[in-house]
Amino acid sequence: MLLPSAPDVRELLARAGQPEVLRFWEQLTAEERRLLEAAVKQLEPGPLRAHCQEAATARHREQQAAPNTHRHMQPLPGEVTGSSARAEPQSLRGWRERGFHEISESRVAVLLLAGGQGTRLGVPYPKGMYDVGLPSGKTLYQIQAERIRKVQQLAEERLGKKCVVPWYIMTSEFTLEPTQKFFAQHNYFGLVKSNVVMFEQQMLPAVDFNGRIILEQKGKIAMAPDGNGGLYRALTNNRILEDMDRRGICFVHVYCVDNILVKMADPVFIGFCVEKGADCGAKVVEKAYPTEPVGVVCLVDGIYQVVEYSEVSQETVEQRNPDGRLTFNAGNICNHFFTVDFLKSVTEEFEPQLKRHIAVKKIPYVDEQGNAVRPEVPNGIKMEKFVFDVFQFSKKFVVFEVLREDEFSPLKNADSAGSKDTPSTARRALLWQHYRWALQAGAHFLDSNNMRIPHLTRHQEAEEPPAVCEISALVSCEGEGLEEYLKDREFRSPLLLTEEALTALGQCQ
Ligand code: UD2
Repeated sequence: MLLPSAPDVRELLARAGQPEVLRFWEQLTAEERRLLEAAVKQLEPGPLRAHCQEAATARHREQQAAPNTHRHMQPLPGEVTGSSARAEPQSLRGWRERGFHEISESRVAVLLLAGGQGTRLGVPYPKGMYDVGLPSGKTLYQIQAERIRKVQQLAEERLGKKCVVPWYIMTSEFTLEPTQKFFAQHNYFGLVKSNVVMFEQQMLPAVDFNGRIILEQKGKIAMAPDGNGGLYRALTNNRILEDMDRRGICFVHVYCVDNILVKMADPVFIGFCVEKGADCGAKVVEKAYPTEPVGVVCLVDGIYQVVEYSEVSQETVEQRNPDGRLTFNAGNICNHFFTVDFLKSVTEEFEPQLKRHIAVKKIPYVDEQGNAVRPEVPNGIKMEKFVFDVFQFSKKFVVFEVLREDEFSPLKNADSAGSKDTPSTARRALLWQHYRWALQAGAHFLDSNNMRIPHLTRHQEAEEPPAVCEISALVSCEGEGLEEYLKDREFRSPLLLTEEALTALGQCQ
């Protein structure tokens, strides 16, 4: 068979200062050569050269610089913040109404950031396909899809107008194909296929500390997605804002895949941001403890930013106000509001200014002899942009604090890795929430001896709820509408409240 020659890629790599990527060329099979050529051809020599040089110099700079961000950090001013727990009931009602109004006019979209590799969880498929072990066996994708269907239905019922909340899903080379297949297999979880828009973010080569591209195999470059801030470039490359314009979308609720409690197109948050005239907003939770690994939303030198947990000194994270609350307590949960106009200004003007963050990682590679090596210490750099780095470009930025137990339980780590942010903590967070909703609606649970199980509302994170109750999002989004079916009734644990179960309950009243 005729092996392809590589003059084009050779020239491209020479111009990028990376000729060594082809050092095993002679040993590659025809198929390996074809794949390597295809991968290289996706890269442009100028930007590639800049990327590799920048990675190495950024690493050098970071090593030299003292971590001093904290010296300039200031907490958020009161006037930009709202809170679901501290707001007056009538304000909450007003924001909810405004949010539902925008949803009913089909002006709101949700956008899922799902291009991450989920390395910490350690599964070979996209995180959204993960089943945390709920009685229903639902995956994160299914839970989110059903919440979209429900919020559409609630908006329609309230305002008597048919509406659509389109779901944009940013994937990467790792996640696009399996996500597409999964959605097709599950018939888009009852959503209309044309309202689920998947698009792909860019991948960038990982480099060593000297700025040389790392080969993962003899014929394969180690590539990684360009961070969740790759969103803005991906919006342009895939003409997503044009699609939003065609649909009449004005507001976008952006969120990350792993929070099992995420509210989709949350009407209160949307309404709050719209009523405040914001072009950009962030939902936050109060930090649970000083060293919790979430970024904090704050001001740095007068500019709104998220400062990542790794960038803050111990002294700063522990700083407290006279009332005992942490001074920097606005924990970022990767849940953001943007107007489409703001996204246009970012993609058209500001995107090139976004900071490139360097992540120093252990990246498997082939050594000079072509042996595969799994390094035990970090050996390379991945460059990432962060979705929240656009806050600085906002003309009107707001922050909305919500209760963690209602809205935030991320799935980051495998159960084997410890007790934080695991499948077990995510499953328990959701089951506790649904148990609370059932109690609020007046339900009672019975044990195997038909004795009522005493109600329990406060608990430790590691504790299982006294009764297992899972409520389908198609039945209730936030605990609403349950009383009519559950009040003063007794249920055996586990209770799985599906639409069918609800109909049956309605009939035997
Ligand atoms: C994110 C936040 C952090 C905190 C935490 C809470 C960022 C940069 N950091 O940290 O401040 O709020 O979440 O849970 O937002 N993703 C992509 N493409 C990529 C990389 C990631 O789409 O190239 C997605 C990923 O699939 C996930 C989300 O971005 O849905 C967050 O990514 P992560 O889990 O790597 O972020 P983490 O936990 O370090």
